Amino acid sequence: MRSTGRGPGRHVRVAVVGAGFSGLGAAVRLGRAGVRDFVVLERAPGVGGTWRDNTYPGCACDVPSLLYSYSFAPHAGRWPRTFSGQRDIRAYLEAVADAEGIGPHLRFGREVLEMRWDSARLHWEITTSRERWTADVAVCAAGPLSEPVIPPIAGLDSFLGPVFHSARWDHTAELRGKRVAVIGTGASAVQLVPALAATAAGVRLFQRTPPWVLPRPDRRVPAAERLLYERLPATAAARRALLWGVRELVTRAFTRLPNALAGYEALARAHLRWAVRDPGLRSRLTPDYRIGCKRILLSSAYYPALVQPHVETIAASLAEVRGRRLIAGDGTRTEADVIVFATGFRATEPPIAHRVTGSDGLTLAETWRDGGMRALRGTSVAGFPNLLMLLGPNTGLGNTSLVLMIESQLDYLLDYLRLLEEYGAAGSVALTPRPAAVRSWNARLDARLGRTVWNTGGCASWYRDAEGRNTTLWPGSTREFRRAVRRVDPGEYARLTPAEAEPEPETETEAETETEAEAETEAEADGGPEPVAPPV
Ligand code: N01
Repeated sequence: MRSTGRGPGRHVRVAVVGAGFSGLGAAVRLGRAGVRDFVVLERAPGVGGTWRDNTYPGCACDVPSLLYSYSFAPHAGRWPRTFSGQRDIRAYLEAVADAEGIGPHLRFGREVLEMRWDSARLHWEITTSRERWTADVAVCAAGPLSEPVIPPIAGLDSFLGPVFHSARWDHTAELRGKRVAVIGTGASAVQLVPALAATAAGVRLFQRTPPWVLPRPDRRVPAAERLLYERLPATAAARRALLWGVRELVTRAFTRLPNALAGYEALARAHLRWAVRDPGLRSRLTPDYRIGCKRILLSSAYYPALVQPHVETIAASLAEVRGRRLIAGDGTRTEADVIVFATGFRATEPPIAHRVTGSDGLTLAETWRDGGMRALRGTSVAGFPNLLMLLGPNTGLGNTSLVLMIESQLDYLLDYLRLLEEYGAAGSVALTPRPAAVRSWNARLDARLGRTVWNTGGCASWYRDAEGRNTTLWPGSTREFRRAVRRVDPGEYARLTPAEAEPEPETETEAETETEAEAETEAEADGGPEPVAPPV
C-alpha cells in the first residue's frame, strides 16, 4: 500500500465496501487473481452482510444451498439441510473468508461515511468512521437490502414495549408469554411468524397484502448424501446444475409470459385450501394479483401457524398506536406487548447513494433523483469513474440465486481491472461509462421490464420505485446476464487521464451503442443464443 502523503490514510488499488456475499466474493476473486493491494471496509464487526444482520427466529434462505453458495467455494457435503438457516450460511461465509486468507484485507468497524471522486488524481477518497483511504477503483458491495425501513406510524412513540425491525432483532426482548404484533407479510414475516407462534402467547399479524405462498421442500440432508457429495463432487455439481436449469426455464414465464405462471397459482391455491379450512381466513389470505408479481414465498409452516387460535390475522396495515393498543387501517383494535416490523428495506433509494459523489460533484442519489437508479450492465454509473457496483440497479432476481449474479459481476470486475492495466499504470487512467451506453442499456431494460410479471401483475412491490419504474430486477435469465458482463466492452467507456477532467467526447450515436449483450439478447429472442455452460 502506498501512502497518499496527505495526512492519515492509505492508498490501495481496490477498496471494496461491504463484506457480505458480494464483497467477500470480490475479495476472494481479487486474491485468486493475484491482486494483493486491496481492502474490504465493513461497518460491522464481522463478515456476512445480510446473513450476519438478520438473526430473527426462523431466518433461513428460500433458495437451496447447493445453488445459494459460491461455485468457486463449494460446500456441498456440509450443508445440513437443503434450504439452510441463517447460522449455517453465516458460518459458510466466515469459513470461506478464513480458507481464502481474506483476513488481512478486512477492516471491520469502518462505516463508509463519504466517497468522493478526485478528478485530478484519478482516485476515490473514502472517509470511514475510523480513517481515510484512497483507491484507484472502488467496489460498492453495500447490499441492496441492508437498510431496514420502519414506516411512520401515528403514535408509535407512545408504545409501551419493545419495537424493532426483523433485520435488527432485539434478542434481549422477552417474547415468551407475550402478545407480539408483526407488521408485514413478506419473505421475512413468513419465516418469523411460525417461530414466534411457537413461543409467544399471542401473535397479531398485520397484513396489508396477502402473499402467494408455496410449500418449501426443505429436508435434512442425510449423511450418506453428504458423503456422496464429498467423495464425488461431480454429483453435487450435477445437482446444482439441475437446480439452476429448472429455475432458468421458469424465468421466461416471469419475464415474458406471466400467464404461464398460472400453474404455480393453482398450486399455491391448493396449498392454501389444504392448510386453511376456515373460509373467512382463507379469503383474507387469498391474493388478488398474479403470482410472481411480488416475491413468491416458500413456507410449509406459515399457514399452519396462522390457523392456531392464538394467532390473529388482521387484513389491514397498522394505522395507529396508543399505548399498548394497536389500531388497524380497517378500524380493528387489538393489544400487544411487542411490535416487530417485518416491513422490508430501502431497496430503490439506498442510503449509500447519498454518500458517493462523482466527477461532476453530484451524489449518486442526486444523479438518480430524476428517473431512478440507472447503471450500465447493473454495475457502473455515468459520472462515477472507476466505481463498480455489485448487485447494482436491475441485478435482482425473482426466482433464483443472487449469488449467480454476483459471480457474473465479479468476472466483469476482473476484466475491468485487466483493461485498466492495459491502458496504463495505476493512477494514470480511469474509465467512466459513456452516458449514451447507459441510456441505451436502460432503454432496453425498461422495454423488457414492461412485459414482466413484476410490472404487469397488478401488485405494488419494492421492486419498483416511487415513480413505478422497476429499478431492481433483471428481466432475463442468469445465463444471459452472465454473457452480458463476461467482458467489459471498451466502446462503452471513455478513458480519463489526470490531465483531462472531462472524458473524451462521445464518438458514436446512441443508436450505434447497441451493445454486444443487447445483440445477444435479440439473438435469444430470435431463437436463442449458443449454449453456455451452467455456472456450476
Ligand atoms: O420485506 P418485504 P421482507 N404498513 O418488503 C409490509 C429478501 N429476503 O423483509 O405487501 C403495513 O418483502 C408490506 O406490505 P405490502 C427477499 O428478496 C430473502 O419480508 O407492501 N405493512 C410487506 O408485506 C425479500 O423480497 C429471504 O402491502 C407494510 C412487508 O411489509 C426481501 O428480502 C428471506 C408497511 C415487507 O415485505 C424483503 O423481504 C427474507 C406499512 N406501512 C428476505 N410497509 C431469503 O430467504 C410495508 N409493509 C433469501
